[in-house]
Amino acid sequence: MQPNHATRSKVIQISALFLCAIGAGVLFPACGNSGSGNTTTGTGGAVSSGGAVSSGGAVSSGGAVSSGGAISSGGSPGAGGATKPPAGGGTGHFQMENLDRGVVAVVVSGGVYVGWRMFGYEYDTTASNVTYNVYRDGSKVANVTDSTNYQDASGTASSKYTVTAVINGTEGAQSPAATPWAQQYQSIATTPPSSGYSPNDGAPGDLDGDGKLDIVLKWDPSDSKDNSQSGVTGDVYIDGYTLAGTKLWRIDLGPNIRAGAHYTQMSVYDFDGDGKAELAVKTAPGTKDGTGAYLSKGSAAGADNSAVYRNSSGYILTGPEWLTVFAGDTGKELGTVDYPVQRGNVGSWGDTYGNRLDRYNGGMAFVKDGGTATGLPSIIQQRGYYTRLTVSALTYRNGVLAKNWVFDSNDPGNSSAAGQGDHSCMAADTDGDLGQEIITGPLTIASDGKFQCTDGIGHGDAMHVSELVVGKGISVFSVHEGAGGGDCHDGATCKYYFNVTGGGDNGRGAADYVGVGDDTGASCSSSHTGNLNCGTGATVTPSAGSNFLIYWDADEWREIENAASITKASGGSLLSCSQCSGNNSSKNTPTLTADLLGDWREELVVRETANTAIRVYTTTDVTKRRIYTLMHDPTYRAQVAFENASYNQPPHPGFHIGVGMADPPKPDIFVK
Ligand SMILES: [Ca+2]
Ligand SMILES: [Ca+2]
Ligand SMILES: [Ca+2]
Ligand SMILES: [Ca+2]
Repeated sequence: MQPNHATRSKVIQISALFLCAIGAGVLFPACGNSGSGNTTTGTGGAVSSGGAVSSGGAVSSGGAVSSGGAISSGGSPGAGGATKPPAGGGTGHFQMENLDRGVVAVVVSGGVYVGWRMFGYEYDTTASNVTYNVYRDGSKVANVTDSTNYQDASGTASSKYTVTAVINGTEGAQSPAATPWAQQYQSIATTPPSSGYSPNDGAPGDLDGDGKLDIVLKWDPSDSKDNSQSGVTGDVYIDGYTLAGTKLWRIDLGPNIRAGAHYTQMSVYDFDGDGKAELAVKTAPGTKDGTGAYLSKGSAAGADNSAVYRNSSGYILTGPEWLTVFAGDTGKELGTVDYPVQRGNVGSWGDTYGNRLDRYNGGMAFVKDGGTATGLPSIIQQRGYYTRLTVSALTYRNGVLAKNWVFDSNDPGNSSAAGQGDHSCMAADTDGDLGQEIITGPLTIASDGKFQCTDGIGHGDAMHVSELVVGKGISVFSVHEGAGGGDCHDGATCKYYFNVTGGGDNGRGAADYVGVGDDTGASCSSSHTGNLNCGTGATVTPSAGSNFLIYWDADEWREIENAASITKASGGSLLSCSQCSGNNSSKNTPTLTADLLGDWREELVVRETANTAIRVYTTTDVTKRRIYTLMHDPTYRAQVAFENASYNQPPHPGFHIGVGMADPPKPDIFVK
């Protein structure tokens, strides 16, 4: 729809109200600059110090989980929770993944490019305290002091690379060895379940516990449907793959889960801290786990798996609704409970044919357990946002899948949250209390599942959550559907930095630091608003695009990603795969962008057009910028988990990355 300039009004409000003390430090540390990195968090936290959530004992009780409801298998979330790993794995707050060095090597013109991870817990703001030795075939070829990549002019396709960290002068263990890729990508062979299926969204996690990230891949049938469209769809299948190309399992969600962008939202993370990631997803009678067995645990016990509940229009408006946790290494069912918010009366969601009740988002977030910030991960599943809006947090710990909290706009005091959700959902600690808030676009739900704030502007199609205004903590860029235009607002208070309305349904938008004259804020870009400084609303160039973003080349500005191409915001192609295709029709999204390998810059996962492989691309541009793996930034890691939800959006770190950036905050993490 064309913007209607005559009806556009432009309101710029500079947010002056913060939940935290301004002036406490250059970057307002009490504002939760990243929420992730503050070892000095001093406000509002139930947890006294950034470091010392000592053990699962800190989680008060399962009794704090208030709304009992339909989930039968109780259990106390967090009971027996966090056990700290051996020294060297960090002693901070958030439970992150215990990844290996992630060494990647690629044959390039002039030798071999080698990249590797700095772990979040080994990062030291005194750069010289942490350096890396690079070994080729067992011989040291470099000590790298300023980055986590290196081009070895003497390397060949048959060289073997290992990397060690040298921390305060002491050299650590050799990493697993990497042999160079012959080209800039690695292929993972995929077998379509049947003709007409294409590899769709991906979600990473260390499924088998070897320290290497793997990929959970959703298959999309060609007859998949938007909720507004009638028609029977093929089954949704979900596979697990290692990046080395081993297929681990295939789950068939069966005939009672409809295929489409808004139905199946994959929550992938190591929820129980046993070193292996799990997959949590909505299931129903007829779902078969990765071993080929029908679900049988909890709510699924005794179900009639031959029943087909979908109606002649293809909608599924009756029958059991479940949430199942599957093992990452085998795809086996670990636990099944009733989906935390049941459909109830279909018409109560805004229509009677089944559109608005089946709008979901999902991912992982470090929300509070009851009222306590434990740093442990919860499964997040959202249902509804056009009218009734609900977000549920569940835990899977010690073999028990249980409800943590449920936010429901129908509950007393929450009515202003109704309708305040986008086709996406993200997490970030907006107020520095060591619990991540759930941001649905115009609405921030506090980490304990209580209402925090909303700007009330209503539903939009796209949103981005990061430090979009330098030094001001977490902010949110959201485009508007009914109101038109878009806004950037403070994630903690929902106060506008700018708000532009009018012009009708604004379907796309993106925000990041892509290289403009005024770097005090990211570029908030959309077709209806143009390109605005996220903090001031002033017009800037160039555009941050309207789709995906990726850290790719040597500078700290982010690049523009569409389908299987990467371009510089200021112009120029950096990567293009002619044998590859984007997903989700007009959205043209990649399968996944995330920091999966090598240094902090992001890998691109795209499908080959023939649908028989996905490719993992990595950068080979040597950078002098050193940042720990973004997967050890709790904000970025949670957003990667939400990336696959509905209208996929790229993940953002919780701190400013851009030319002229300050040193990243030290992440407040430990690894399991
Ligand atoms: Ca793995
Ligand atoms: Ca696990
Ligand atoms: Ca918080
Ligand atoms: Ca990377």
